[in-house]
Amino acid sequence: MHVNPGRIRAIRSGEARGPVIYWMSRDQRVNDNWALLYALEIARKLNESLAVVFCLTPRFLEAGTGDRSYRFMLDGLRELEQRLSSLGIAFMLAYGDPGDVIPDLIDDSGAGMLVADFSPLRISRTWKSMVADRVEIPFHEVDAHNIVPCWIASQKQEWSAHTFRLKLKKHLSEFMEEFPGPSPPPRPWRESVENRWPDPGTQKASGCRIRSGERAAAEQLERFITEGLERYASHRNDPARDAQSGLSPYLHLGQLSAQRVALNIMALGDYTEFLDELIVRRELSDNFCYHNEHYDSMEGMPEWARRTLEDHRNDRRDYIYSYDELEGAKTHDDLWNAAQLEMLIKGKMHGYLRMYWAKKILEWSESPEDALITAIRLNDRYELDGRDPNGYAGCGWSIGGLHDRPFKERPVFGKIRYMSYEGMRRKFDAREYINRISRMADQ
Ligand code: FAD
Ligand code: FO1
Repeated sequence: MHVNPGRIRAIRSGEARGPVIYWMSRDQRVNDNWALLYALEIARKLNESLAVVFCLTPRFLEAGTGDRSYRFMLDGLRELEQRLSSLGIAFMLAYGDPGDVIPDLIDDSGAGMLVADFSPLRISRTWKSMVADRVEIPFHEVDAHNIVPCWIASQKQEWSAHTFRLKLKKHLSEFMEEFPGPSPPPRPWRESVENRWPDPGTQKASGCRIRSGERAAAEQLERFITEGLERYASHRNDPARDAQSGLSPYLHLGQLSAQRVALNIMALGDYTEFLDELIVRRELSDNFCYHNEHYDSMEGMPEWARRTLEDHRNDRRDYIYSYDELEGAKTHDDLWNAAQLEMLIKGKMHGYLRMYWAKKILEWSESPEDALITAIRLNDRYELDGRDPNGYAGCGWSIGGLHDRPFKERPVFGKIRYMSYEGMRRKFDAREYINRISRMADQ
C-alpha cells in the first residue's frame, strides 16, 4: 500500500538516491505515522537504510529544556528509540537549531532523501525553509497529523467550524484509511548510533502526573473508550466530572495519531460530539495557523471582533492583574484560581474552564492585546498540550472572537461572547471542582 500522494508535498524536488532520513518533529510515534511510512516506502524503493532524527532545541516557544513539557517529550522519545530499534531503524537525537543541524547531518551521512512531518507553526516553517536553502537532496513534507492534509482541506482561512466541516466532509472518506504496520527497511543504517540523552537529574522535579509515550497514549485511548466515551456528549463540559478523553498531550506531540483515534471510535458507533472536536475543531486550528501568519496576535482576529474591542478599549476594568498575579493564581475568583492551579499542577486544565479562564484574562487586563499575550504565554508555558495550533485558536476564540459570532454588547468585551462566574456555577458543581483542585494542591 502506498501513502496517498495528497499527503505529500515536495519542498525540494529531485531524484532520490542513498540512505533516507526522516526528520521527526510533530509526529513522535512509530505506529500510524504516514511520514514514517512514506520514508520507509522510499527506502524500500531505493533498497536503502533509514534513520529517524529528532533535533532537540534548548527552547521551544515558552518551554525550555528544564521544563515539564520537555521531560514529558523526552520520556516519549526514549520509548520511541526502542520501538524504532526493534524495527531496524536508527534513531538519532541531535542537538541545536535544525536549520544547521539537519544539513550538517545530511552531509556527514551521505543521505540522499529527506522526509519531514508537517506543522503550520511559524517556528517549524522557518526551520524548514532554512533546511531547504542548504540541502541539495530531495526534501518532502508529509502531513501525518491531520486526517485530511491541511493543504487539501481548504485553500483559505475558514471563518467558522460550519464552513470547514462541509469542506472536510468532502475529503474524509478518501483519507480515513486504515494504516499498514511499519516494516523494517531493506538495510541497516551504516554506523551504529549512541545517543546522548539529557541527564534527568538536571531537570526540574516534575509535578507531572500524566504518563508519556506511545504505550501510555494507546492505554489512555482504551481507557477513554471503555470508561468515558458513552458519557462524553452529556458530561464533557462538567469540570467536576472526568469525562474528557485526556488525549491532548499525546495528540499534541504526535504520540498518538488522531486518525487512529477516529478509526477506533467510528468502528464503535455514532459518537458525533467527540468526533467533531477531534476532527473538525482540531483541524480547523491547523487551518487557522496555516493561513493566518498573525495567528498569535490580535492582528489575526476577525475584523468585527477587533472593531468591537476597540470601541471598548477605554472601559473601566473592575480588576487588573499582573502576569505574576495571574501565574500565581492570586485573583479574587476562586474558580479561576482553581483552573490556573489545575494547569500548574497537572499540566492540563479542563477544556470547559479554559474558555472561562481566557475570557477572564480579557476582563482583567489593560487591553485585549495584553490579554492575548498573557493567555498564550501561560498556556504555552504550563499546558502539556500547549505550543500547539489548538492553543492559538482556543485563546483567539476566547479573547478575539475567532471562529465565533457577535453577541449582545457589554462593557470591556463589546460583542465578544461573555462567560460569568454565576453562569459557570449554574452549569456545574463549581465547589466540588474547587475542592478537588485544592486537595490536589495539598498532596
Ligand atoms: P477532549 O474533549 O476529549 O477532545 C479530544 C480532542 O479533540 C482533543 O485532544 C483535541 O485534540 C480536540 N479538541 C477538543 N476541543 C477542541 C477545541 N476547542 N479546539 C481544537 N481541538 C479540540 N487544545 C490543545 O490541544 N492545546 C492547547 O494548548 C489548547 N489550549 C486551549 C486554550 C483555550 C483558551 C481554549 C479555550 C481551548 C484550548 N484547547 C487546547 C482546546 C481544548 O480545550 C483542548 O483540546 C481539550 O480540553 C483537551 O483535552 P482532551 O484531550 O481531554 O479533550
Ligand atoms: N520539536 C522539535 O523538533 N524539537 C524540539 O526540541 C521540540 C521541543 C518541544 C517542546 C515542547 C513541545 O510541546 C513541543 C516541542 N517540539 C519540538 C515541537 C512539537 O513536536 C511540534 O512540532 C510543535 O508543537 C508544532 O505543532
